[in-house]
Amino acid sequence: MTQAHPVPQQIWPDDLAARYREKGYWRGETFGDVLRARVADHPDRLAVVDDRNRWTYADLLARATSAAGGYLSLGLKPGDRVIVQVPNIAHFFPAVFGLFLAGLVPVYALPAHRQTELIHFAKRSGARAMVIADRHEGFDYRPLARLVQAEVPDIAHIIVIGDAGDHVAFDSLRAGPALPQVDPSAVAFLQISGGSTGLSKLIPRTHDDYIYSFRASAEICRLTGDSVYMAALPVAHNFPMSSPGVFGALHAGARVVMAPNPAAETAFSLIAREGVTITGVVPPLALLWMAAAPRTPHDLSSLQVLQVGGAKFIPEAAARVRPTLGCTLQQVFGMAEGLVNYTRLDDPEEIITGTQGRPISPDDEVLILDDNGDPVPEGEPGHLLARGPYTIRGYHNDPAANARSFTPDGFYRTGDIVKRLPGGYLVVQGRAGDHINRAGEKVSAEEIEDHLLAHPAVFDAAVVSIPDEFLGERSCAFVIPAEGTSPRAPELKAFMRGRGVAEFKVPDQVVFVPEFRTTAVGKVSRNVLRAELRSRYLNKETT
Ligand code: OOB
Repeated sequence: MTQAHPVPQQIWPDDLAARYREKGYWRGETFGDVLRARVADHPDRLAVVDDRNRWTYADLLARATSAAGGYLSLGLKPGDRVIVQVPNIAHFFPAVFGLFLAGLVPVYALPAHRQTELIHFAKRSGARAMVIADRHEGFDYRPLARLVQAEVPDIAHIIVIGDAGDHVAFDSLRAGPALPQVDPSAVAFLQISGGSTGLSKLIPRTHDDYIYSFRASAEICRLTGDSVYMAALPVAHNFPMSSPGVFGALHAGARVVMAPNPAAETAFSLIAREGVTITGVVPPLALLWMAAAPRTPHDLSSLQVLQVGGAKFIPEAAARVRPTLGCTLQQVFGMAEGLVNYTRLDDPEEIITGTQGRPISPDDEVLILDDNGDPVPEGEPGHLLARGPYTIRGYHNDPAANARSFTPDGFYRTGDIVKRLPGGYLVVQGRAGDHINRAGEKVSAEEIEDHLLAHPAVFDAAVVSIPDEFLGERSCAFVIPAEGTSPRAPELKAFMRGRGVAEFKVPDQVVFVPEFRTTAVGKVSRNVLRAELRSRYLNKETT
């Protein structure tokens, strides 16, 4: 049997860890403790609802306990990593709380991820099992999981919610061995980074730090036992997961409604049916919802707060939220690595529409630095760095990324350019790095380029972000064809899909060019090249 390889502890220096405990941020609670406490408070209150299920807090704990025992009976050991690729269905919760109760470590994949990404996560995390749904929104996840297992034989079990075929049925998992004591300072799960350079990195979050982030978020968002939170975005994202997200809602004893997709019709009918009070979306969805609201037959009057985050929401659109949807806008600027900023519900209108909020914690340390690493004057744009009680100190198993992304004193370099207004409110100005923020999904230019370069008709490729009225940004691949070839855009897009990548990574646009002028001058960095191509494109020089 394979030995458990515990995930290394996250190292906060002793003085900071002591401070975070003293101030009551870290309370020595685990995810399992949170669920047990809510069951003790109100076992019969509804916790989770989807199209097929309505489970109370007690139901949820019972199902999670069965799952935990079942996982361990399969031979999984506390500390083992388990890839979770589960869409927005009620079963997400017994699946992951079961892992937490068993001391197993979920690795959250998005439903959009395909074999290339999943194989990378499996190898990087040393995963030993996968939990998946059979199918969702017309896609069958079982053959995908099998492909991953064929490449990563350490994956000993595929556990399927729904029709399991010859895999392990989630519903067959039964309480078995005694559940272990779980250390609240241990890594609870691995989240996937948006990926600014190359492949996605794995983000280790502890019980202590993550529970603090969603408990404090729930307070900021004024969640109570009467709140109804709808997960419209895929729940594996940090935003719907914890800002305050589904976990913040469960912590507050509220009800969680799982929307199978974020289309206005689906979301609006659920808002009306369940009396949803708060939900979160990315800016393009906010635009779609605002366009659909005037004609909807559904009653949206229960909705009190619409959170918008993941990408910049322009002030003109922000100003339309209250008049069209009749609720308060809350801007959310966060990152899976930690730091999350919110506009507060009672902030003046110009703060709500014109800023991306201020940090959760008085102990979030925010630096805004110029290119030389010196602080900029208040109100001037600079590089945002962050450190604090729920911001990671390093990626999992990735020394090269850690050397780039963290300062020696433990600040995370977010890659964002922001300015700070009085009161600590941040306004996002842009990105220093090379990724495309496509409707909130972060896509690394380098990762797309590497896929394109694998095509025999591609001599060179450079991928840049282009402003897009709807998506915020879209991806554009500049391609120099290999000598004697004349590839076409659909062929390259189909090639990328064939390599098994998430659909949002397939370039939106491909522009063929005979050369990259800058490369003739000598060796230039990819960043300079991408910047030059982007400005040529925007000045319409390439067409
Ligand atoms: C959220 O998390 P990630 O990890 O997918 O992406 C983080 C990056 C930030 O560094 C920033 O570049 C961008 O997404 N971003 C925003 C933004 N919110 C995130 N840029 C402008 N305005 C905003 N409001 O996207 C995330 C995590 C937790 C809560 C909310 C979003």
